[in-house]
Order: sequence, then structure tokens, then C-alpha cells
Amino acid sequence: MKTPVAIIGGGPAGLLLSQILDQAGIDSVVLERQSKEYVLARIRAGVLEWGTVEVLRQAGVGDRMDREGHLHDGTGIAWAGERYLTIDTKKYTGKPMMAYGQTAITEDLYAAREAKGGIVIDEAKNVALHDIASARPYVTFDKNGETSRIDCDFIAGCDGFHGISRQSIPNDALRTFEKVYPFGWLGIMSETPPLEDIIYANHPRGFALASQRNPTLSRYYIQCALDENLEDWPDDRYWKELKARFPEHIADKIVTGPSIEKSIAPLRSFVAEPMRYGNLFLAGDSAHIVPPTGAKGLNLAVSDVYYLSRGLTAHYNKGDTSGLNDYSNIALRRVWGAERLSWYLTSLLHRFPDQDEFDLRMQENALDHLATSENAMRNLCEQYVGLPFE
Ligand code: RFL
Ligand code: PHB
Repeated sequence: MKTPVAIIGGGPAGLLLSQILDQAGIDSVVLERQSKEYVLARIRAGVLEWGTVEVLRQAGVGDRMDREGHLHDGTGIAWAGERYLTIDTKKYTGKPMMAYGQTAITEDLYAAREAKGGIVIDEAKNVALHDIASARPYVTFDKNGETSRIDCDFIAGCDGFHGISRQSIPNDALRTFEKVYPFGWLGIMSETPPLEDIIYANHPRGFALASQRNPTLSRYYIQCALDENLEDWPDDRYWKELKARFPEHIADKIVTGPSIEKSIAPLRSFVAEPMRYGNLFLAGDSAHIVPPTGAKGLNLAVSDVYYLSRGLTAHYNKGDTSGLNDYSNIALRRVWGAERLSWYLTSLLHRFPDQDEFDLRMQENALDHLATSENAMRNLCEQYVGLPFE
């Protein structure tokens, strides 16, 4: 097989890249390790920046999002008993946030690729990248007991944090930065009406988050120990713990019901620089991870793909390689901005095992400053809503 761009990974980054390239008349092949059913059952992100909303619309996958997504002017933070503040992105930046699940985005992208006859090969095992530093890279993979080869001009590594693309870059060509947090998030999905707003809580029992997917589907998270077992968290215990972490008037509004999914996610900050090696370009979680507290991971995957598709389009349609040459630098500027916000919100809202009274006062004072200073809030909103695309 031969294609201009071989895309490793059929998550949001890989599918969106193939969709945008197709709009520009550039063919690609997506290789996904898992089955389509598995990919579509994964539950992850839920909050989109306005820039992401616009990129999805331009890519022709915005219709269902515009029908079913929920626009938010403000996101709440509850702390110290009854204190409450609103991250009012609409007021300070003119832009709302959109609640629309990654699962739905992935469905929309799969449908769009299928409608256009795009090639997405799922259950592609043992994907291997070859000659990535050369002008003739290629990819091999196994499917149904047969090994196939795809020759290409470029490889897009969109295969997430545990993927093979980043691992294919020689160690001495990559610099990595990492921070692992001493806790995780225990999340549940339930078919119950969510709270009107997305609300983060800083509480002595640990962080909690009330989020949503649609009017009848709620998503909640609580901070948990890294060695926590899901079997120890029957629904009753979960709801009790969740409610204990919100002020009473908010907890009273939480509608409980059977969970339809329960999982633990570790929290990590990670960046690999540069996001290019030879003719391999990394995009999304393959190059960087943020703790989910800022809701930035999927949004970064979308901005990476926006920059990368722009570079590839200029290369193929105008012979201009400057966008590809600048890709890593431009993408990393946004990545580091989101890393800083996600690290800051994680530090602000969680209880750390070694935190002392001084640290707690620092958290409280920072929250108080946000609640009482328009400048502080404007600054947070500017980052939470997402830096503009360059
Ligand atoms: P993905 O989604 O991990 O997709 C990578 C795909 O590559 C496949 N793959 C391979 N394919 C072929 N060969 C291999 N060797 C392969 N290895 C892996 C995988 O099967 C997969 O299909 O990465 P991508 O596309 O870069 O997308 C990134 C986002 O998924 C991620 O950043 C977000 O989910 C992060 N995130 C959030 N982001 C937001 O912007 N807003 C949020 O509200 C938000 N909430 C979250 C989150 C992540 C969470 N978890 C589970 C860590 C909440 C949580 C709890
Ligand atoms: C979610 O809805 O899954 C969600 C919302 C906000 C975050 C992280 C995850 O910061």
C-alpha cells in the first residue's frame, strides 16, 4: 500500500487529522490497534474549548455537537464549606465552553471518515515504524495473520501516551519532562440528570468534580489513592463520598443512580520535545499528557492536529514546508501553556499526602484571590478557555 500520510492511532487526534487532510484533498491511512467497538466505548474527556468547537465545525463534524452539546458560560469551584466562585469564561473572554463527550466526538469522526470512504484499519497489530529519518519512511502491521506494509511521505504519531510512535524515536533525540501526582481520579458515568454547571470541589476529604455528557448522562470524579480497588467502591459508597465533598446545597441536587462505568485514571504531566523526528510528527497524547483538572488533553490533541494539518496542506498544495518545520515549536507553546494551567489547577484543588497547614492556607488564599480579584479571574479565564491558535 502507498499513501501520503500514514496515521498511527484512531483516537480523536488520528481521526481528526485524516478528516481535515481529506478536506484538503490529501489521502491518508489510519492504523488503530484496537477494534472500532473498543475505541467507541472509551469514556474520557467532556469539556471543549471554543477553538476546538470551531475546528470540529470546520472539519465538518460539528452538527451533532451543535445540537447536543451544552454551552457553559461558567464553571464552578466550591471550597472551604460554603465558598463558591465561577470561572466565567464568557464574561472575561467572550467565549463559552462546550460540554460534549469525547466518545461522541469519536463516533462523529468515525462516521465522517466512513461517509467519505476514508481508510481506517482497526485491529492493526504490531504496528512498526521504519526509516522515519529518511525521505521514504514506511509502516508495517499485522492483521488477520498477514503482515502488510504502507509506504508514505510522512507518519503522524497519534497513538496516545502508550503508543509506539514516540518510542520509535531514538532516546538521544527526545527530551522528556514528567511529573507524576500521588493520587488518581475515580470516575463514574450514570444515567441520571447532571447538575446544571460543571463544578470542581476542593474539600478536606479530597477533590471532587461534577460533570456531564448530556441532559440524562452525568460524569463524576473523586480524588482517590493510586492503589484504590474498584471492587471497594460499590455505587452506594461512591455517591456518599462524592456528596460529602460538595457543600450541602450542591450535594442535595446530585441525582444518584446505578453507575454504567467506573474507572480509575492516574494523574500525570508529561511533555516530549521536539514533537518531530525526521518525517515522524507526534500529535496529541503521544507527545504530552496533562492531568485532567484543566480539561485540556483533548483540546491540545485538536490544536496539534490543526497545526499539523496546516503544515501538511501547505506542503502538498503549495510546496511550502515552513509549517511543517515550525510545527513542533508552535504546538509546544500551546502545550506548555496548558501544562502550566493543568498543573496549577491540580495543585490548587487536590489534597496532597504531604500537605501541611501552610500549604492549605496557600490554596485557600489563592482561591480567595480568584473570588475577589477581577484581574486574577480574568487571567484564569484566559487560560481555562484556551490560548488562541497562532
Ligand atoms: P488517544 O485518545 O489515547 O488515542 C490514541 C489511539 O491510538 C491507539 N494506539 C495504537 N494504534 C496503533 N498501534 C499502536 N501501537 C497503538 N497504541 C495506541 C489507541 O488504541 C487509541 O485509539 O489519544 P489522542 O487521540 O491523542 O487523544 C487524546 C485524548 O484522548 C486525551 O487527551 C483526553 O481524553 C484527556 N482528557 C480530557 N481532555 C480534555 O480536553 N477535556 C477533558 O474534559 C478531559 N477529561 C481526559 C479527561 C482524560 C481522562 N483520562 C481517562 C486520562 C478525563 C479523564 C478521566
Ligand atoms: C469530564 O467531563 O470528563 C471532565 C470535565 C472537566 C475536567 C475533566 C474531565 O477538568
